[in-house]
Order: sequence, then structure tokens, then C-alpha cells
Amino acid sequence: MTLVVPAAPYDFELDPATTALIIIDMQRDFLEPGGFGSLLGNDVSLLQRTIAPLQDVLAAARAAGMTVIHTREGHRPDLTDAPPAKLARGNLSCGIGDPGPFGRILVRGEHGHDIIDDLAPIDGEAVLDKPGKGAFYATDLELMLRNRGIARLIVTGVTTEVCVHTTVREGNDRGFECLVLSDCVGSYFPEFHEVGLKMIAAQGGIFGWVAPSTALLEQLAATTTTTGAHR
Ligand code: C5J
Repeated sequence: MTLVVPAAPYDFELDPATTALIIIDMQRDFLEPGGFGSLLGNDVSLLQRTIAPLQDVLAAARAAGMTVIHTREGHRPDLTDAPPAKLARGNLSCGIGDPGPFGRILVRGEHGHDIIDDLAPIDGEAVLDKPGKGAFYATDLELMLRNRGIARLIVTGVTTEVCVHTTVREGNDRGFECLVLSDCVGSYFPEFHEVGLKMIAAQGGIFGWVAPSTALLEQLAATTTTTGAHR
């Protein structure tokens, strides 16, 4: 079954059976007031705008039986997988591995490292811990996608110009076709968000495609109504 999603720079075609929804780093440390992101002086409401549309997309993807993969940026408690350069970056008084309001910052197993309640994974959805910005680097994401016959990715999450962009670039280089949902990705810096989206679809779709979530939802709704895939 082929769905045709109106997108920039041109229509994005997908079959839900061979497409995965990737939700990047919707973690308390990035999205909740008091977490790492807000400690750094960022306005987390800019990221929180993505939650409601992403909930709709997640529900539709689940109803259509699509593969759903959640990622979390973070490190082992002993920080052996954190490059010294990453730990030192920014010369922060409270940085990765330090005790913060939600536990040790970006450390696996801590409250702040986990995914926000509004988008909690359910049974059958992979949760992928990644030490870097890209979801392919030092993870088994590519193996999981190839084993499931996935060829196309719907990429969502935060932040647009960092972990979303890096993942789209990594996926594109590996031959995956990536559609980024413009209202389901967010940045602390609105200008980076805008330009980041333009960069993806520029030059005939140099890294991928961009569309609002409604464009995908309309197609998925038509499918589940016709096929009853959600029942
Ligand atoms: C950052 C991310 N910005 N998930 N992480 O450090 O984009």
C-alpha cells in the first residue's frame, strides 16, 4: 500500500509496513522546566509545542501498525561511553553526569534521562539509548531497521538542528528516505529550527522531505478507515 504525503520539495511516498516512526530524545532533561535544557537557560516551551502533534502522530502510527522507535541521548553511569570532549564542552558548572534536579544529567536510569510521560513507549516499541547526537552512531538502529525491512523514516523529536538533523543526515547516507514533520520537531532557537528545516528539503531534498504532521495524518486516517488496520 502506497500513501502519498504532500511534502517539500515534492510528494513523499510511503508504505506503513516499511516505514518507521523515529522519535528523537523526547526526554525530561530536554523538555521539562528544571531539567538540563532549562538549567542552561533555554525556554523549554519551544520544545513542548511538539508534544501535542507528536501524540497524534504516535497514535496514528500505532493504529497503522507502523514500527515505532524512541531514542534517548545519554550515557552509562560510569560515563565510559561519553567522550571527554563532550563532558568538557561548555565548561558547565552542572553538566553531563553531575547531579541535577532530575537526577544525574543525561545518565541512563535517571528520571531526567527518561522519556516524558505524554509520549511513553508501549510494549513492542524499541527504546534506543544513544551516546551521540545521531541515532545511528554507536547503536544498533541500522540493524533493527534492515531486519524489519524498513526503507523510510518519519523523523520527529528534538532538537531540530542537532539530534534530528544529525539522524536525518546519517539515515540519508545509509539510503533511508527521511520525512521530517515540521511541527513535531523543535529547537530552543527558532531561527535554527526554520533554517534547519529548509536545509533538509533544499536542493531537491538533499537530506530528505519536510511536511506538517497533518499531511501525514490525513493519509494514515484514510488508510485505517479503509482497511480497518487499527482494529
Ligand atoms: C542536544 C538533542 N541538543 N537531542 N541534544 O544536545 O538535540
